[in-house]
Amino acid sequence: MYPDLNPISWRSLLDRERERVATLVKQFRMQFCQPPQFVVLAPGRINLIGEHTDYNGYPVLPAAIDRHVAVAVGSRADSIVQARTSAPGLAPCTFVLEGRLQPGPSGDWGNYVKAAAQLLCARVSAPKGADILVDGTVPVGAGLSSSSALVVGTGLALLLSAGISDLSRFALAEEFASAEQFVGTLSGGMDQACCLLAEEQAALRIDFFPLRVRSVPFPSDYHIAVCHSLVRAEKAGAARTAYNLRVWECSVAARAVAFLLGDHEQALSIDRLADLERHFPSQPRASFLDLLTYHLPDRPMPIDEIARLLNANVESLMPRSRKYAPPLDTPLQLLRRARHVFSEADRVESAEAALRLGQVDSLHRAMRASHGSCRDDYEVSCPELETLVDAAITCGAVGSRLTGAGFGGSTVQLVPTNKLPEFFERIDQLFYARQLPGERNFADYRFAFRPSSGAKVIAID
Ligand code: NG1
Repeated sequence: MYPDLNPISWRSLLDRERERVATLVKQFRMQFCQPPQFVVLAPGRINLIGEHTDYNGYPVLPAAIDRHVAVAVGSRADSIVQARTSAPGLAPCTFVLEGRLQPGPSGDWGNYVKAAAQLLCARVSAPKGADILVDGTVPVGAGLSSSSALVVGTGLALLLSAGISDLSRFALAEEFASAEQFVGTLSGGMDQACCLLAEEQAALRIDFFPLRVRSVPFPSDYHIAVCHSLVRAEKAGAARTAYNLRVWECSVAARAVAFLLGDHEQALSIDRLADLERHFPSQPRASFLDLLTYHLPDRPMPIDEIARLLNANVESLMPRSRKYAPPLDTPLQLLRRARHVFSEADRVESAEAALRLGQVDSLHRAMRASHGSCRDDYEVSCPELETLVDAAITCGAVGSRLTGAGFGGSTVQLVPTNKLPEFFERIDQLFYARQLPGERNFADYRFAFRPSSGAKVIAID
């Protein structure tokens, strides 16, 4: 059972959370000349392992960080949403809750607020608007899912200020995941589920389609260290196109395997690699990859060339949803993408078992192999992440790997709690001092935490 979303008193917050809430309430009063009704604290996340598996229907193993997007909300009499943020350089976002919401320019932070507002529009026919103030401590572009924390935080704020109270964390996790695709990314459901369902002192094993979660206790003598590669991993422009392309490549790979298994009817209802296991339960996971390896060369090819090699027609290899699909002549790398996903799914199982048994060495091996596979088969690493991962290993970390979508962002690793000061001192010398000559304080780029709980709603009285 998960805690419901009934607002809690600010008195039950941790000291540092209470201070943040008090500051945000004060700022809200100054900006909107009235007190907010609620404040929502929505955490970011790291992912220990299970990268790019969620949208393929395979599990993930994230944990919520102790940094949040904080959202204060007050209701309005009209149907306007007015969202402001204390983040420097971001203009207020104002829109009317009417008809079908349209996204603004790509990368606009208001698109995440609109993505969230869709849930309110779906529930209420003529919804009232709200004043919203957002303040965040989840670093942006760090692979820590500040975007989903913003969607979940503003979404909960809007629903609560509209008086909707029968909210289930479970149902909302799935609804927010679909809603976030509004911004143009074919993302999976890991981030929103972790943001809503995470538990303190535990990682969260999440399975999808249907959504299921179970908590995995985190070793008491370790912290999770997060180090920023100094390359922003914002999913806009090229990184978004690269992410969506991988989703497409995996779908086409799933179609291709189903076709090769000879069931051309079935192939038409398969869009995710994990669907293969449900449709062909007698086939071992490894055999799917063997088929692709046997029939396709290890190089990117346009879909018509793939169809020719498989003796299929192009249409039968095209996934059902064409949302954000790449141009038809885009070269697709099926073999390597599928190899990453199938092997990563196996590694999630090993990592979960290792965590449960306290076998830090096995966890280390699984996380290191995951990083190698993200780099070589999924091709989502970059030189700075490689240097940082090597440095973290030299500094004694357990299992350094990129976390989140990749293309920059952060690495995640385990460090014994009593070795944290030494770890940070060494990584500062080995990575940050070299990357940022002239700078002396690197505390903004790395931090450590123990797993935190999912989103909290605080009533302001
Ligand atoms: P980030 O790191 O937040 O961009 C993305 C997706 C996840 C998952 C990971 C890769 C979003 C909101 N989230 O995370 O669903 O696919 O990449 O494992 O796009």
